[in-house]
Amino acid sequence: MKILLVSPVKDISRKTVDMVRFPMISPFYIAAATPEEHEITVVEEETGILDYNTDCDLVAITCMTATSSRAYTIAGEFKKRGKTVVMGGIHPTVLPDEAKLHCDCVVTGEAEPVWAALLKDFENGALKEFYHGGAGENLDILPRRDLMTPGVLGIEPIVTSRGCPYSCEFCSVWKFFGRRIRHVSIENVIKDIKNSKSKRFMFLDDNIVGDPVYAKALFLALKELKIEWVGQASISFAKNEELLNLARDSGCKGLFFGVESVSEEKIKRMGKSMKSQQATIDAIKRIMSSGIMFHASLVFGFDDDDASVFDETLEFLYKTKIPSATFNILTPYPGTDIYEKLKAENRLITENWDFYDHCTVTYHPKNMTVDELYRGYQYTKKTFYSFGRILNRFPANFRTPLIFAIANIGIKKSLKEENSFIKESLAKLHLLIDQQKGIETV
Ligand code: B12
Ligand code: SF4
Repeated sequence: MKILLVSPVKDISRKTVDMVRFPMISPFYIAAATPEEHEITVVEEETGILDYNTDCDLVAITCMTATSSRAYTIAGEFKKRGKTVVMGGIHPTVLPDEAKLHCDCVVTGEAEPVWAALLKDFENGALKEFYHGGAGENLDILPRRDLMTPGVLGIEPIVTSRGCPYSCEFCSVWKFFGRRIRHVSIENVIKDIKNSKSKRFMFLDDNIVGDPVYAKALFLALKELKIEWVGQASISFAKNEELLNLARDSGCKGLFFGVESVSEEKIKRMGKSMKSQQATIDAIKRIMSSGIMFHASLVFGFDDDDASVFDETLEFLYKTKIPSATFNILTPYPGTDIYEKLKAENRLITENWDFYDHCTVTYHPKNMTVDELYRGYQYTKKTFYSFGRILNRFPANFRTPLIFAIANIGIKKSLKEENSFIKESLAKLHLLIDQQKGIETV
């Protein structure tokens, strides 16, 4: 049987092959879970061209909320041509009935536990409408790297764990992958890296140091391979100096950290791992002085944010000399607690998922207007990524100039493009808000 695996882009008219692009990993896990007798083709829309007339028996599409519209369009085109379409990924898992409207079969949760059985059912003409993969126990199925086209700079994605013990209200990961961290054995991580023939990796784990015992063994094993890598970690990582140094020595060049809040008051109220602003600043300094580049991810629009949050954030970023940052508008993805809350409070402006992209306001903020949130977000991004500011924070530590340049130039470049479509989105949102209020629009 011929199987076509498709990874869609959010918007086909804006597909960009930028400096940091690298393959999505899920199609390669699905390929690995496919019995050998089947023939697999993977099309990543970001880099490849999807041909609706491809000779295949089954089309399988991966889907996040941001890519759901495009995924549904693709599914529709294949169905028009008489193909059987299966969908899976985080969005169909959260909204299986919605996804089912566009395809023949929906897989919720992970593919590996059900994929081979699904294919058998299909061959026997007994494909079910839904399969529930859940959170599988066996993580030792390695992705099919032979089918993967490495990203620019040869960066390949890699996963060592699934699941997250935290339960952030804006995140669906803990509901999707479960709250228990499950690991790929270190032996198989090494095998996976060797299979790739690459020397540059991005670890996709939500928190590469979530289990410090595993992380220590992993970093010791990675050191031998002389690779360079980036990943994501929680800021409390700074408390473990031994692990920090092991990460650096294993080739870690930069880490992406969620910085939940920069305000003293909010940090105290949230009572998370960092107990004060000073503790957060010290943690950031410790991470940066270890030689690992700190990339901060900040989210605007929580109920306790007002219009002062933008300048407060910029001040904090200048003070700490954080080399690069991603700014996001809070996005209430379906399946998260924040979505349920805003829906119950009747504060969602739209449930058109095209707007759920982290740079559009999709709900009524509590202490700001929609425009204040949107403009504040834009202002923070533009100010942080002005040339003067970029030069000002050029790292004194020259261990990471390449990622510094990639992050800063890459994000600055994306800002320009984003500007034009966000204005369009905002105009459309205002129409929706007016319609909600019953104001007639021409
Ligand atoms: C790495 C990552 C990225 C990378 C992706 C780069 C890359 N090339 O891989 C980057 C940084 C680019 C990225 C971007 C975004 N991301 Co992201 N990302 C992740 C992250 C951390 C890991 C994804 C991953 O590879 N997981 C490992 C694989 C194995 O899991 P998987 O993809 O879910 O696949 C399994 C199952 O879902 C299932 N499955 C998946 N597809 C299919 C298809 C079929 C047919 C079947 C049967 C099964 C199946 O089987 C797979 C194997 O078990 C996740 C969090 C997470 N832990 O998953 C967030 C996550 C997926 N991202 C998220 C978001 C919001 C985004 C952005 C919208 C953010 C933004 N600021 O714009 C963009 C959208 C990008 C786009 N495509 O347009 C959200 C999605 C929420 C949602 N409801 O959609 C997540 C869950 C994070 C979160 N905290 O909420 N992301
Ligand atoms: S945001 Fe990060 S820490 Fe919080 S639940 Fe999601 S994956 Fe876990």
